[in-house]
This record gives sequence, structure tokens and C-alpha cells, in this order.
Amino acid sequence: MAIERTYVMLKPGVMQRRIAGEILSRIEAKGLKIVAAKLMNIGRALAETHYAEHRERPFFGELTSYITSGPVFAMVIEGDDAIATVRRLCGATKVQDALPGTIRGDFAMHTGMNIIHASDAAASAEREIALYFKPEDIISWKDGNDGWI
Ligand code: IDP
Ligand code: MG
Repeated sequence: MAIERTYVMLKPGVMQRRIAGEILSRIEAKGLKIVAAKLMNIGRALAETHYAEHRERPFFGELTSYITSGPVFAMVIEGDDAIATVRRLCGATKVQDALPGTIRGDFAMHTGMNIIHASDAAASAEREIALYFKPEDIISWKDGNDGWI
């Protein structure tokens, strides 16, 4: 399996609910690697660019208003098959389909506020990582018996 990078973002409300650590723990416990992270506010232009594929959807206004409503925790996550692996940890987009044990299944009641974003394919991961991070902000740290653990 190939090492991949994916863009993952804890959506507004996660900081206010004090559950960022709990969600990061699931990503870490799985064995995925956080290689970039920052807390930030998203402006309207970035929100509309990020979600451009949904521009014609009826929920687009609601989505961009929500995503700009408070700080998000933006990350790049690396690991074997990371794109699909993180999507599985997140669970289904629609919260009524998100199974218990998944992040959305356990923490979200409304599809419009489904807690976490994760890239859905290699092309979107590359596009989204570049929207939020400069290449030098991504830290490719080593695992294993290299003196640290
Ligand atoms: P994803 O986040 O699982 O990739 P997308 O279909 O890309 O799901 O939709 C982007 C975001 O738009 C979702 O995470 C969700 O917050 C919101 N969204 C998707 N479908 C609906 C809907 O039917 N009603 C309200 N919000 C929705
Ligand atoms: Mg999506």
C-alpha cells in the first residue's frame, strides 16, 4: 500500500466542545501520522474555494457560513492508504448513516455540522493540502528506532 497524505480539518464547534483531543487521539491511535497542524479561521473566499464542487447545492450558503463561523483545526495526515483510512474513521457524510464507532457517528447529530472534513481522493487531497499549507509547513518526521522512542 502506498504512503499518502490527506487534508483533515476539525470543523467549527470542535474547539468549543473541547473534543479536539479526543478526535486527534483516534487518528493517532489508528497509527496515522500528523505531519502538519494549525488552528485557523477560514475566510469566505477560502471556504468557497474549498467547497467549490458544492457551489450549486442548496446547502452551499449554510455550509460556507458554518465553516467560517469559528476556528478550525487544519491538518495534514500521512500514512499507508491515508485518504481512505481517514474517511473510514470519519464515517458517512450523512450523520444518520454514520455508524457508532466512527467520529461522525459518535460526535455529530446534524449532517451540516458533521464535525470533520477529510479529502476524498488523491486529487482533492493534493488540492486541499495546498489551499491550507505551504510545503515547508509539512514536517516529514521519522518513526521507529531512531533514538526518540
Ligand atoms: P464529505 O464531507 O463527507 O466529503 P460532501 O458530500 O463533500 O461530504 O459534503 C461536504 C459537506 O457538506 C459535508 O461534510 C456536510 O457538512 C455538508 N453537507 C453534505 N450534504 C449535505 C446535506 O444534504 N445537507 C446539509 N449539509 C450537507
Ligand atoms: Mg467532500
